[in-house]
Amino acid sequence: MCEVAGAENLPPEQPLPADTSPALTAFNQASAEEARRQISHCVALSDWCAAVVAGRPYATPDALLRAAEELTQAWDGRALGQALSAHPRIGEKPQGAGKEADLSRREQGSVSEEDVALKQALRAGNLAYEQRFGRVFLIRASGRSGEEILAALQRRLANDAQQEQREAISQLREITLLRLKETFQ
Ligand code: 2AL
Repeated sequence: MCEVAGAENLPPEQPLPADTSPALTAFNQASAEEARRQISHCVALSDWCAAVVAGRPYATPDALLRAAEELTQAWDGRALGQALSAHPRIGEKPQGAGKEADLSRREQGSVSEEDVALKQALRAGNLAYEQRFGRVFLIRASGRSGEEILAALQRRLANDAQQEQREAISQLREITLLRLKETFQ
């Protein structure tokens, strides 16, 4: 006859780590190439993606985010220029398919297609910005209204080149880490 163990004899339940996600488990276990593919939509910087992948395994999404943020500290003007290739102008939502185009459309969702005055002001601001700084204006659009984006664009036009580069890199960092967080939450 089998003896049924009383509850007091059962091994203590192992609590699941509170912070793991199936996406993170898959990322930790994937080949390096596949893992790079899983985060390539976050930013068009293959060196950064490779460094994040090389830091695996990550115990929690927070640990991944902390390491990924640390690796953004090396970004400079060259990295910014390279990463901008994947970011459409504010107010020019990409038409194409694909994950990056989807993300940009969603991030820019608050810039209304119908608000003609806002669209015109953004177009003029983008042009002035490109003439002044020689690159596309970049801002973390997610969570900002169209008016807030326009106000930031007009404010940043008064930055000097160094201030503005720092600010643009900081926005690139925010966009990237937001995308990474959404991937692994
Ligand atoms: C974008 C974009 O596509 N998503 C976002 O947050 N910002 N583009 C831009 N030029 O700032």
